[in-house]
Order: sequence, then structure tokens, then C-alpha cells
Amino acid sequence: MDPSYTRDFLWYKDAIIYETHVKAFLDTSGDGVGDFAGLIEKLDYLEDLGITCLWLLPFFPSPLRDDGYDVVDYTGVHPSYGTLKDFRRLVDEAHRRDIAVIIELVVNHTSDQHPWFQLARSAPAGSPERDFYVWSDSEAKYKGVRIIFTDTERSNWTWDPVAGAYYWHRFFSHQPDLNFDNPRVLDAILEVLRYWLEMGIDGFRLDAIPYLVERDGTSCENLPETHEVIRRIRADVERTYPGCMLLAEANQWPADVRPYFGDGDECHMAFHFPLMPRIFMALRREDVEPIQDIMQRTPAIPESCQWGLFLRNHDELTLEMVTDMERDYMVLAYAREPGTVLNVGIRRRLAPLVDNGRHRIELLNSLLFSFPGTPIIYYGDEIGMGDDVRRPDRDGVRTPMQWSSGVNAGFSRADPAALYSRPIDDPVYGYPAVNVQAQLRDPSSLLHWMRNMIRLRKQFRVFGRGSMEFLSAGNRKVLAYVRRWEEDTILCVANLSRHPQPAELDLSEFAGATPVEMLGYTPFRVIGRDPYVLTLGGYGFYWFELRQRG
Ligand code: TEU
Repeated sequence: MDPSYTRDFLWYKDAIIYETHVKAFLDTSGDGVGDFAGLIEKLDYLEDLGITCLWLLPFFPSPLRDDGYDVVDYTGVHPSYGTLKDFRRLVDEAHRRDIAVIIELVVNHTSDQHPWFQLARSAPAGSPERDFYVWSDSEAKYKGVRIIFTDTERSNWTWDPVAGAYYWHRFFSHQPDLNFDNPRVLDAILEVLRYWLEMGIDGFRLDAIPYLVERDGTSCENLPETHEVIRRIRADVERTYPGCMLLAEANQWPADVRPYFGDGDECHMAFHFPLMPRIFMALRREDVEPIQDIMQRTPAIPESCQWGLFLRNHDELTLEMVTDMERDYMVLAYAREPGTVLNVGIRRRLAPLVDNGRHRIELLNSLLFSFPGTPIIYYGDEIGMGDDVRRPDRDGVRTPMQWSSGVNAGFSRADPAALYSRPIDDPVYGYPAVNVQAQLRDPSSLLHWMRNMIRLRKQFRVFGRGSMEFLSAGNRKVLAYVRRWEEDTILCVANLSRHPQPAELDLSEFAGATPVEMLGYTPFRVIGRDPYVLTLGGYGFYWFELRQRG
């Protein structure tokens, strides 16, 4: 770990996070699978994009039946990606570029191939080894708990012939849930945390933490005992690594996500799962209501905490936390093509979700970069990569990064048949048309636009730290909101409609100030007491810095 590398403890509030899987980024060994050396080679690309934090999806030894979320060794690295030495070099090279590194803590479950499970299933019933997992003699326990992977699982229990008992799993049946009622489990997990923190990493995404503890007669989600486990983890980390950031993956309703921040003594960050689908809903309905409603239902969070904002990620666009009617609407609006729905979600990347509409992609990213929280970019979305819904599970949104129009999209020199996944090669999103090399050369490319927006965002800490208040635009199709922090006041206006729209804003509170449009630094008319009238093009947006005279 590079001792000269330091961060202020609230670094994650000003971060721009980039999510990728090692396997998908760049293959330097020629085996068809991305590796740590490839990531190191592309750190300059990420630094130039303006990324300040790299979130690595699971890279631990695994049978890869859930893309690495089925862990068999929490303190190793899958040999396909390189060695622990390579990982350390990646962390040091990232830190040299002032890029933090956060990794996964798949804390809810292991692979059924993990030595802990192999020991548990043959250990005597009731022994501490057996009780590393959750067992029952029947499937009657925890009746009625919802199944998450509805496409593949019919029960949260699976019979194990070796143990002669059922084991509990909230995800795939090959992912037995750990038993956090057994104190040895948390002790083992804390060892894992310390191991990686010693390696110099800057934080963890705590995978699937609403499901840690089970109690009869409950939903087995968000239980008080689960929050006690998280407080223990935070306290342990805080003692020795105070700069470490914990990011909660709690795919829950706002009121149920809020407790994962605790009183500033649980997680530092949490994904804003409820907001994400409502952004897409508002766009299709051309109505601000879904966004304003969920934001008004979003409780305040402790000063030291932060929302993680995202448009898409490595999973399906989850519709678990929307109403049945909202879900039906989203499927109708965004998942017409057969094979697009997976479990309770939509397995599409960002660009295909909005028919590759450049204005819509920019509009959605303008919200991602200006809403209260830290933006998280899914790899490839910065160049408008596509997907392939015909592939199994979520593989269609996890294809190789498209670096060039060359062989294997410049991702690997391996035989194309050896690649972990075939690059997208359709006429619209295929790597001959959509790739980093071409977009770096094209000043009008999405990549350059993303890079410029990230730079602009990073100049104003108000975006990551400021307050948020909505204004009425006198038009349901136009979203208007003000961000304030210290001496900065930013007015954002976004047209959710495909057609030009007028907006009339009551800005009398800012009378005398000059709105300066932030992309072109163009001063607009000075604000008076009268309604401030604006016209926005289809899917157009403005960010204004409100500058007082003097
Ligand atoms: O997903 C856990 C989770 O909470 C799911 O409900 C997830 O939100 C849903 O599938 C749609 O996003 C995590 C990982 O993100 C996922 O890739 C893993 O398959 C899962 O855990 C099991 O490890």
C-alpha cells in the first residue's frame, strides 16, 4: 500500500465512480478474459474520463455461476484475472492517479463450493461449523419470504443430501446464505475486510445486505439484527481504517434504505434504487411526477452519508421496488422485445433502453451528474455500448469493453472463440461503430460529452454536497431544481419531453442574480421579480450558476 496516498474522510461525496468487471475491461494475457494488468493499462483512460473511484465487481476465486458473486475464497483472486501481486499493483497505480478502489464484499452468501459450506454440510447438526449456514428440516420456516431470482428459483430452501437438511438461499440455490446468528461468521467476515483493507483498498460494496438475518414471521429483510451486524462491521472498520467507505446494496423502498445509513454509524453510502426506475418512467411519461414523488419520499440522511446514483449497472434494471402498475408500465415502455425481462427487471443497457437517442442519453446523464449524490457510471455506457438480450441471465449487459473497430473490439488478441463473451457486433451498437478509439477522435462523440460533463461537475462541489429543492416550472414536462452549498447556487432545468417546452420559474428569491449557463458560460437575462421564462429544446437541459452581482 502506498503510504503517501491519503484521502479526506468524505472523499466519496466528491467522487465519480466507475463500475466494471475485471474480465470485461481489457485482456493482456491473451486468454480471452480481462485481467488486472489490462485494467492498469487503461487507468489513464479512466483518469482522462475524470473517474475518481473504480468499483470492481467480484474477482475472487469462484465457479462463476453468478459471475463471481458465488465466492469460494474471500481472500484470493481468480487466476483468470491475475495474481494478488497484480491486484496490489492495480491499487497502487490507481492511487497514483488519485483513483480510489472499492471492491465487493459478498457478505450475504457464499458459493456452495466454498470450503465453509463443504465443511458445514458434513459437520454434526448444531455444531458451529454446520451453523455457518442456515438449515432446516423442512421448507416451512420463513414461509412467504419473497423469491428474488424468480426466473430460476421456486423456493428459498434447497435440500442438501449430505447434510440431510434444507439450506436457506435468497439467490441462486448454489449460493447458501451465511448464518449471522453464529458469531463466528461475522468474525470471519471481519477478517476478510481487514485483509483487503491491508491491501490498500478504499471501500466495499456490501452486496445484498438486507438479507443477512432471518426471523420467522418476518420478510427476513431489513431486520434490526441485520443493522446490528452492519454497525459491528462499521465499528470494526472505523477503528483501523477510518477513510474506508461502505456502500450498501439495499434494493429496497426509500424508508427501508434509510436505516442502512444508521445515525452515520452504518454505511457511508447506499444506492438510490428507488430513484433509478422512476427516472426512466418520468422520461417515457414525459412527466416530472415519478422523480419528484420519489425524491420527496426520500428521507434525509446523516451529513456524513451519501446516495449512490446510477442509471444502469451489471444487473437487470430492477423493478422490485415499484408498484405492480408501475412495473407493468415500465415493461410495456421499455421491454417490448422478447427476452428483455429477467426476474423482476429489464436486462438492457442504457443506450438501447432509450433507442440510442443521444439527446435522451445526455438528458439522463445530466440528471445523474446533477442530482444529490455520487454518480456511478457502468462501464461502456460512456460510449453508448449496446447489449444482447438473447444471451443467458445478465450476460448481454456484461460484454467486452469496445476499445476499437479491430479484432475482438481491441479487447483481446485471443482467438475470438476463446473470449469469455462475444463483443457486441450488431450494425448499430457493434464495436465497428461504437468504440473508444473512434470516439476519442470525434470531438462530438458521447465520450467527449461525458468527459466534459464530468469535468464540469467536478468543478462544483455543490453537486456532491449541496441541498436539493424542486421548483415549479409551470409545465409538468419540465423538471426544475436548485442545488445549494456554501456560496454556490445552481439552477437545473430539464425537459423530459421530446418536443420543445416552455418553463416559467418563480426565481424572485434570486432577484438581481445572473443565471450563467454552465456549459457555455453564457449569461442569461438578470433575474427579476417577474416569472423567469425559459424555452427548452426536446430533451434539452440547462445548468445555471446563479451569480449575484458584485
Ligand atoms: O444483487 C442483489 C440484489 O439485491 C438483487 O435484488 C438485485 O438488486 C437484483 O438482481 C436487480 O438488480 C446482488 C448482485 O448485484 C447480483 O449481481 C447478484 O446476482 C446477487 O447480489 C446475488 O449475489
